Formats: sequence, C-alpha cells, structure tokens
Amino acid sequence: MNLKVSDAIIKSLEKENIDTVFGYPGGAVLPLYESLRTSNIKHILVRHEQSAAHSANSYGRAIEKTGVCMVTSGPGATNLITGIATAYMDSIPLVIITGQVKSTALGKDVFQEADITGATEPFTKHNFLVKDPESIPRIFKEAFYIASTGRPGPVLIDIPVDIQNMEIKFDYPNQVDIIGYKPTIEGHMGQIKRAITKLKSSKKPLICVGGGVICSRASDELRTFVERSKIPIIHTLMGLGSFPTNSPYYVGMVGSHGHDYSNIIVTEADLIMIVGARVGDRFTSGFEFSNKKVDIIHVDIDPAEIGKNLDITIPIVGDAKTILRDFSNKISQLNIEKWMDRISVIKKNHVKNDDFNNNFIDARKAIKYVSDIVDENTILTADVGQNQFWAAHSFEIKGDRKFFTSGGLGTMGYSLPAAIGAKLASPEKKVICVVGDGGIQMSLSELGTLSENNLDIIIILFNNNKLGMVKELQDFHYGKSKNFGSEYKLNPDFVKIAEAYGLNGKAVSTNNEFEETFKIALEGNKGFLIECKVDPDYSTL
Ligand SMILES: Cc1ncc(C[n+]2csc(CCOP(=O)(O)OP(=O)(O)O)c2C)c(N)n1
Repeated sequence: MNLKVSDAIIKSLEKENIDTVFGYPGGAVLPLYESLRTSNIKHILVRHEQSAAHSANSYGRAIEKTGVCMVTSGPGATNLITGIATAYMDSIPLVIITGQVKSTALGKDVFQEADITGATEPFTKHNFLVKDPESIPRIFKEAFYIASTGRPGPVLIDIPVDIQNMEIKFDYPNQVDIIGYKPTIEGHMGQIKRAITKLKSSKKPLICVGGGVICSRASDELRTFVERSKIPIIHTLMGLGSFPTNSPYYVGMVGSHGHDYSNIIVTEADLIMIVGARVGDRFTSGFEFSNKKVDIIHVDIDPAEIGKNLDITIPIVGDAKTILRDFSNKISQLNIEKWMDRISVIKKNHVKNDDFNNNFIDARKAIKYVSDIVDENTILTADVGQNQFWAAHSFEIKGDRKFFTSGGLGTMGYSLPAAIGAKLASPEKKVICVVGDGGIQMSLSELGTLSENNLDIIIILFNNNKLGMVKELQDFHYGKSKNFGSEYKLNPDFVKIAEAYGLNGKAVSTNNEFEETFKIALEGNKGFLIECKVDPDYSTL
C-alpha cells in the first residue's frame, strides 16, 4: 500500500495501538497534523511542549503503555528537553516525534532549526533523524520496541518536513531485529540459587524495591515473594506504589528523604536484596553502613546500574517480574521473627512527630485525610519539593493506587501535566495533583488543558509563598537570615486564576476547612484547586 509519510506515521501509531498523543504544532509538523486530523487518534493540545512530555509520561504510566508526544522543530523541540530528561531518569517509555526543517536545509541554521537528536542524545534511550522516507515503518516499530523493552526510556524520532510529504510503500514490520540490542530478561539460575542460599541463612534480610518493579509490572510477583518469604520491605521514592503500605511486611521509604526508621533498619540488616532500583545518591545518602559486612543482592535489568554505587555480593541481571517469580518458586518462609520484632521496636521509637505550627495547615495530616477517604484506585501525582515528601510519606498505597512523581531529575512543574495525562488515561479514576506554589507556576497554563478537557482533577496546592525545599536547605546550611532568591514577594491569587480557567477553587487555612473542602471537591465533577496555606518555616531537616 502506498501512503504519504505523514499518513504512514499515523498508521504506525495505530499499529502500536496508540489512541492519544499530546502535542503542540508548528510549521515543521503541519503535514503530520493534517494526517492526525483525519485519524481516530485523539490529540491533546497542551500549553507548553514540556507538559506534552510530562502528560505522555503519566498517560503511559497510568495504563502501562508507551506515551506519545509530538511537537514542531526548533523551539518546540527544545522546549521538550526537560520532559525527555525527566522520563529518561525515571525509565519511563516515551516515543517523541519532532518535526524538523527540510532535509535539504539541515545544518544550515535555517529558521527554527535545532539539532534535537544531538541535543537529546545523552538522555534518550535512542533517537533517529529520518533521512530515508522508506525507513519510517521500521523506525517506528523499532522506536516502540526500544522504548518499552529492557530498561524503558524515551526514544525520539526527528522527521524533516519535506520527508513527511513524500510517498512510500507502507508495510509495517511484525518483528524487530536490532543488532546489539537484546535485553536480558531471564536471570542467571546459578546466581539466583546463590542468592536463595544467602537469603536462607540471613537473620536480618530486607528487600528494597525501586521503580523498576513498577516498570516491569512485577507488583504481583513481589507480593507473592514477600508473602512466601515473609521478608520485610523498604522502597525508594520511585518504588512507592509497587507494594501495599498497609502490609505487615511494609517498613517504609529509605533514603535522604525517607523515613528515619527505614534508614536505621537498613543499616541493621545483614542482607539487602535490591530489586529494580538504581541506588542513586538520594538512596545511599540516607544512611551509612558503618563498615559493617552486609550482603547485597542486586536485581536489575540494566547491568550498568549494578555495582555503580554500592559493592554488590550477588549481581543478577534481568527482568524483575521474571526473577521475582523464580525467587518465589525457590523460597519458603524464613525464620526471622526476632528481626521483625526488632523492626517494630525501631519503628515505634523513631516515628517523627513534626511540630506543625497550628496557624497553618498540617500538610501531612491533609494528605493522610485524602488517603483515608479516596478510592483504592486513585492516582496521586506529586511535584517536587516539600510537597513531594509530604505526599510520599502520607499517601497510602492500597488496592490499585498509583503514585507518580519525578524522582530522578526532580522536575518542578511535573505534577499538573502528569495529573492531566493520568486522568485522560483513566477517566474513571480519581486523580489528585499535589504541588507547591513554585512548581505550579512552572506549568500553570496547563489549567487551560485541564479545563478544556473537562477533567475533574483535584489540585492540592501547598502554598508557603516560598520555594520551600530550597528555603529549608538555606536555613540549614547558612542560617535563617540567609534566605536568598527563594521567596515570592508576589504570588498571584491562585483561586482566582483557577476560576478564570473555569475551575472551582477555594483557599483554606485550617485542616478542618481543608477536609470540608476536599469532600466537596471529591463529590463534584469539575476541576478543583484547593489552596492550602502552609508554614513557610517548616523544615524536614
Ligand atoms: C525545574 C526545577 N528548577 C529548580 C529546582 C530546584 N528545586 C527543588 S525543590 C524547589 C522548591 C520547590 O518549591 P515549591 O514548588 O513551592 O514546593 P515546596 O518545596 O514549597 O513544597 C526547587 C526550586 C527543581 N527541582 N526543578
């Protein structure tokens, strides 16, 4: 079948079962937009390209597929960069389509030319600059395959506008065969047996899971493994959502912003089995092993992550789902009652009772309230800063709840477009967006996208008129009087802004008021922004 390349691109998306793309048009993608117009694929017009990447990121996370976004060349493409890097750091599969200037003009610095494949090379899993129109079906097949297999990540396809207008013979491949790209799925059986032996002789074992468990859809396998072995479990920020927080084997979050007790417990373990976590600095800076001999088993699909930041006793490369299944088949209940008792004692003695200033909303209490009353399939998106950790510490994972945040890059402005992507992916679910006054102003215009698409997302804005997390670091390192560049002397009236976009909004300053307002927002069928006054002097440090 002969097709125009722009039609062939849409056909390729259809072949990959893509039903929604997030985008922002311009001259270099117009042929593609014209083909999209007459297709059944839904286009969500965002207000800034970065948001297209964030929305596609969470759309994919919500329905466990690869998200797609498309933008024009030059500034459209460069505006995407932070969104691409955000997805890359969190191993989120994305296919990004960028229009490019005419192939005959490449390299001549013509209007709106930017070398986007060059610019994104360090933080795309792979990228393509299309030179041969006939390669379109193969490139799309490969792009979706690369994005979603092995360690997932973003793949960018840059397509010159003249190529979009050419005609090709369209034949979508059924299979891919990429030389040098064969992710290891099955774990090495010898290593798994060694690990099982170590686990069986351990007196104080701990499982530590990261976002890789979610990426590989291994939550059920993880649960089975924990139920069989009875080993307690800690997680990284990205691992939140992989395991129910109300399980008796759940300990807490580890790392620099984790629970104090988790960071103590991890140092007392004699064996840690890390699954699908890259052991970044926010993990390791939360505690010190104090020269103690601890055995570490590290399961990860990306061999480059194993041994990067910690000395590993037993490395196992492969897919978390497959490997956890293998472990479950070989493990039986460990005799670790004493260790479980010790964990309970540590937990009891190290619960942090923050002194919240009563003149403000207690943000953790507010999120706890939300967590207690929302359905078990709610999705919560959290931004970056203090609000992120209030949310991570107080939102319980039970049932099919999901928690999306930017863990690796720590991108402010993520949670609002992410909530939009999640809600469009799963309209039947409640979606809550948690954000600070700094973060919301990085993607405030997406209130337009939210309202235009009638999305009844509830935005919980914790407003301290400060870049709270930066301010608390300045307080800690330089003293309270040394805050510089972290205060907004002028913040807008956020409720009025929400109303201007046709949403509901209310400012609240006590927890009672918050609870009443949240209940109203929950019952409504319209986007609702709740602005919560929080203590500008709050510190987690
Ligand atoms: C795009 C981006 N720029 C800068 C930072 C550095 N940073 C981390 S937390 C933070 C403050 C966030 O303030 P706000 O959104 O108001 O949230 P709060 O900490 O007050 O909850 C900043 C500036 C970042 N993470 N992302």
